[in-house]
Amino acid sequence: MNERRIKFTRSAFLFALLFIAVSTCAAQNAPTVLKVEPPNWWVGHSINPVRVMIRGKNLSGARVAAIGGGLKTGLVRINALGTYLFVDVLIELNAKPGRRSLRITTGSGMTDTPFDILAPLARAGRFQGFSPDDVIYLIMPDRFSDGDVTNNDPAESRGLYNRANKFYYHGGDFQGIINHLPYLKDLGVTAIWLTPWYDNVNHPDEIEKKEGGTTTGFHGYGAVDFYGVEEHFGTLAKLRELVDEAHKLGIKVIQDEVANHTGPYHPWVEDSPTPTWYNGTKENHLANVFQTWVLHDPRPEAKIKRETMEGWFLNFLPDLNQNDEEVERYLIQNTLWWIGITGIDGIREDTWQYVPNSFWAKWTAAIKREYPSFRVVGEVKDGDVVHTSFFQGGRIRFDGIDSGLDSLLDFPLFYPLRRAFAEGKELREVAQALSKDYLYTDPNILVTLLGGHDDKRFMSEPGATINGLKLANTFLLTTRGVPQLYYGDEIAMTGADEPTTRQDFPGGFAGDARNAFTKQGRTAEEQDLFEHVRRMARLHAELEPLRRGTLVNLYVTAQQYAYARLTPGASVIVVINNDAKPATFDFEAAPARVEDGARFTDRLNVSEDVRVREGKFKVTLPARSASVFAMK
Ligand SMILES: [Ca+2]
Ligand SMILES: [Ca+2]
Ligand SMILES: [Ca+2]
Repeated sequence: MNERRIKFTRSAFLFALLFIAVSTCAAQNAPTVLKVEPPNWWVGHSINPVRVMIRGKNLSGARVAAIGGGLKTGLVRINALGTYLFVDVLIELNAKPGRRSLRITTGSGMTDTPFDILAPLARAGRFQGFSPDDVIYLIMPDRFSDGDVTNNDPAESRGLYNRANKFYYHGGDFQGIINHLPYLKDLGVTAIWLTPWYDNVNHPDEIEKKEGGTTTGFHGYGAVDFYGVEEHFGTLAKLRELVDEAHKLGIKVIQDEVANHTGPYHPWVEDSPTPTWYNGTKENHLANVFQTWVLHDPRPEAKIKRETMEGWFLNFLPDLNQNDEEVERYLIQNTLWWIGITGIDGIREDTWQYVPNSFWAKWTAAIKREYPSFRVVGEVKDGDVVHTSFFQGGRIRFDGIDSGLDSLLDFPLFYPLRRAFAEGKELREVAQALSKDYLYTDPNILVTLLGGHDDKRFMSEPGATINGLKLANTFLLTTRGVPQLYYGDEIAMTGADEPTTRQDFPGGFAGDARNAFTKQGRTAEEQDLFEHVRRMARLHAELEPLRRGTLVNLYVTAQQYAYARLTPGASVIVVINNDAKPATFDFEAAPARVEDGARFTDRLNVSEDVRVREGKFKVTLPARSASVFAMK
């Protein structure tokens, strides 16, 4: 080999090295995509263009082009690190549904990522909203029934399943709920509210430790992906099947959403799409002081209000900043995506009061623009009507804003119900709570409840009895509002705190000692209560005044309460004696719009028939009992 040849070979070698180096460098800098939110959108939607947020790498300087027709891309915004890209995607009205791509090109390379155009779901029987005609049943999917053991310990999140640990997943899932829809239908349920199904973190939670150990996101409130379904519960396809199967049985579905905060492990915490995505950062943020009274104060002290609105729950739940334009767009689109992709009928919105009304006004308007019958119930956990009613929409409040919120969980009624029917304290306090109804824009759409997943079970209150719980259910299903039951309360489940209040429904899981979904699996006491709740739900369905009637008080003493529900054609009179001894009720019948000679039958078979005489309705009830009188 002569010297020239060696030289040439060397140069070729160096050139090849240089080439490899350049291509490796280019490969390192080529854009990559980790997540597209939303991954698809609809033709003819009221939001068009939709703003797509792409999380990835090396996105700095990117251009985005639509591939496949029917789409146009607009404004592109990219964060400083090149890890998030926002692009407006316009879907043409004549676009054919199907797969498309977004092509992301930078000086260093190019990548295509799928984006689908969808045909909207048929509207009939979907997006229905809820009303006082409904009976809602709250389910925590992990704790209701395990219908698919193959998702109990999924490959991507091994080790979070442990039925012996109350803070870990227990295996309940969408299939378990599907399997028990006939049970719910038979009970008289017309709507189910499921606690959040967002994808939660796939490893033990080292941040929220309880009783000295790690926890998991079995409750669903620590989202790490707002477009994902928790793999322990099933897939998006299974969720859609659940919604469809429920609808076939006349049962609506209410999604639990969270717009106030994310889980501590959400990828946005380490790398935010915008600098103001959260209120503060992991290292530097306010802690929530929960001084919620300042939220309805016309002259709030600024620092306390800010700490309450922007402070991080428990000092570790990252508080989203809805005043950031991109967060606002993201959350509105995310809600419309869940509605559109599943066909659900309502939303229960978590931690409503910690999010600005200015945001909610836009959010509710966007929902109603696309789905006019849809309804939202907000969680404002407070016993004060003055406070709670402030958040209901339908009226411009002192802050110049109508939030547009349809309904609230009726916590101001919840506490007196617990005191009266569990502890045996004055029933009059219940009537007194209702006397403040004028503060609401619409008290009839409030969601009334005896229990929920954040409170001790009714049966774990001091003084609680099966009889007291039966009385409470009689009241709940005959007063104004939209009644909501909590899973397992119909069989008197107990639980003194969270999460023991979220125990497994007996019979919902393989190997359970008994199956309380069946009569044979219930004790005599449980069966007595179950039959009562079922009877009340059926009366609620049968007697229109119990759903739609005007509520009129007829007789109120410390432990006695009689009221009527009146429609133009019918009157139902409910008489409740919460006393430990019998009581005689003797009241004017005229407010119930009934005349002498009118005859009423007790649909609960506690009392004999009552005939109105000399303008009076008179009946004696045994200790702690109730009658529901319908006209003969
Ligand atoms: Ca399972
Ligand atoms: Ca997960
Ligand atoms: Ca907040």
